[in-house]
Amino acid sequence: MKKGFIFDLDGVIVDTAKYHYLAWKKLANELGFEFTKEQNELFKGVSRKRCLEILLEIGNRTATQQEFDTWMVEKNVDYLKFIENMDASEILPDVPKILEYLKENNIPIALGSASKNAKPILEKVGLLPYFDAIVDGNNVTKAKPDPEVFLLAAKHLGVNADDCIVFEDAVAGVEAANAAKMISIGIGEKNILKEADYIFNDFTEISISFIQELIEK
Ligand code: B16
Ligand code: MG
Repeated sequence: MKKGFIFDLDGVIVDTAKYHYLAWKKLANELGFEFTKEQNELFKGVSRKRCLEILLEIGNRTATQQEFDTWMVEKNVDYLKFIENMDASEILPDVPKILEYLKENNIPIALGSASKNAKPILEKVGLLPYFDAIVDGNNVTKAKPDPEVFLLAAKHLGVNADDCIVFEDAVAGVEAANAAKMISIGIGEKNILKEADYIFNDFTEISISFIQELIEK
């Protein structure tokens, strides 16, 4: 059966979490409280709206609808400034090796990300041409762990959901891939991503022969 490969963005292709952190920290500080790197872990794979809700819980703050909307925009304006100069040097190690292999073998590739900034980031780092479909925060109504983002990606690729393989760094993303009945590959720590079918620290641990096995399965 034809296989499809779906990649999450932040934490899988590039480490944009550090820029999200700087933008959320700036907002928290302006609102008068601290936001730590450890707390930023809670934000991985989580939609912008949900991140702000969690941030306000951390700061024990409430917001009117107008304030909430203003802070969402403010955070994104700052985030866009932080990612403005991103380039190919920010692609995580060995990601191009896997994308290149899939492309050479005509295996369809999709992005499945919660970010509304996914496309410009792929453009900046020069990876956009590898992707046959992009499904991101602009196309879905339900956030991970709901499988919507990955199911839509499979649909765009014209591949059955259970013939798709998902690379994810977030617990919610692994849950979404599993709920979509896809093969989930966790990129990160074994004790955190324990629900994934396979777990690797990063792409340097993933061999081409392993990818071949997944394609032939
Ligand atoms: P934006 P992913 C996620 O990306 C990030 O991990 C998460 O921290 C962020 O809040 C979310 O995108 C939304 O991003 O504010 O750019 O729309 O891991 O799903 O690629
Ligand atoms: Mg991620």
